[in-house]
Amino acid sequence: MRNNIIAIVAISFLTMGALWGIGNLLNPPPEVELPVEDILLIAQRSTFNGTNPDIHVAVNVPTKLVVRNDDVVTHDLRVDEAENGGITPINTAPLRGGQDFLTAIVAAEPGTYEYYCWYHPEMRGRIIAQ
Ligand SMILES: [Cu+2]
Repeated sequence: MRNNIIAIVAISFLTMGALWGIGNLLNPPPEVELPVEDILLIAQRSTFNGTNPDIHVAVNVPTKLVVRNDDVVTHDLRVDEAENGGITPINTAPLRGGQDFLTAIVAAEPGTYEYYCWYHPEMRGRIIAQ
C-alpha cells in the first residue's frame, strides 16, 4: 500500500514535469529585441568617432547618447531646433578633455537632422530618424 502511494506520487511528479517541459517547447519565451543601440560619440582630433557618423534612430524611441571629449581642446555637441519641430534640441555645454555628458536623442518626426560642435563647424553629422 505504501509503495503504491509512493509510486503514484512519483508518477504525478514525472507527468507534471513532462507537461511543463512540453509547454516550454511549444511556447518559447519571446526574444526581446531593442530597436536601436545606445550611441557613444567621442570627440577626438576634431571629429566625432573619427568619421562624424550618421546616427540612425527610431521615431518616438528615445536613444541614449553619451558624448565624451577625449581631446585636448574643448568640444560640445548640439542639435538645434528643427523647422518641423521633429527633434528635441540638445546642447551638452562645453566639455573639456576627459569630460562626458549623458543625454538622449528624441525624434518625434521622421527626418534628417544635424548634430555639430559649436567650436568646430567641420565636426558635424546627421541624425536620421525613421
Ligand atoms: Cu569641437
